[in-house]
Amino acid sequence: MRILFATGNEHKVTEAAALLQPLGHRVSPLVVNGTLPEFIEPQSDGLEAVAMAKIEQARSMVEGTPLVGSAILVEDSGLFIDALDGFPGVYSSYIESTIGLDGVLRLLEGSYDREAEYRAVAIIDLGSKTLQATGVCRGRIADEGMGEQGFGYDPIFIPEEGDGRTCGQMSALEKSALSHRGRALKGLSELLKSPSK
Ligand code: ITT
Repeated sequence: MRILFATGNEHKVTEAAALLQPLGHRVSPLVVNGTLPEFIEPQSDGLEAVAMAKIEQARSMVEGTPLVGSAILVEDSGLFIDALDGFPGVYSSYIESTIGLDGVLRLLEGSYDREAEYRAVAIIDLGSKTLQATGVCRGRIADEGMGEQGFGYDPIFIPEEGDGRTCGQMSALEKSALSHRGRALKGLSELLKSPSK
């Protein structure tokens, strides 16, 4: 299936394409009038509500264009740190661009509890219906940033199921094999296969 990923974050598209291509899907960014979407994210407690808002906005973006009727994917994700009661969570993007990774490391200075998780909610709009899947990746926050691959918090996030490297030290395919986004997208891919779709 050809899937248009509505996101302003090109790294998400790279990861989704690496994961979904071997499963038979072609993923490309949704580009309308030459630009990537910029979403207005509602102030919300939940990734799901934000992902729903993104799908609504993506639908209106393609209205009246030749892309109407295409399968459109959106995803909302974030980093939830146990010792900070789930912060930055839905504010991950904002916190990354304000206090940054160094600021997050400072918040955890002296804390033995460095456990955290990445969470993602992915929704695909098939026109006749929408399908939704979630993914979680448990891990911990490193003492310092390591690696230049991936994006966002990847240099300071060490997945539990990995080999001790941060996501920033992994290729897109290695990261997707155990990441929250990888899991959510695999879930969607299973739903796409099921006869009830
Ligand atoms: P779109 O909303 O346009 O899809 P975005 O980057 O703003 O792009 P989100 O609103 O879902 O995406 O915010 C997710 C933020 O959470 C992102 O900016 C990172 O700070 C963090 N994040 C989520 N997944 C991540 C990952 O796989 N690696 C590193 N950081 C991640």
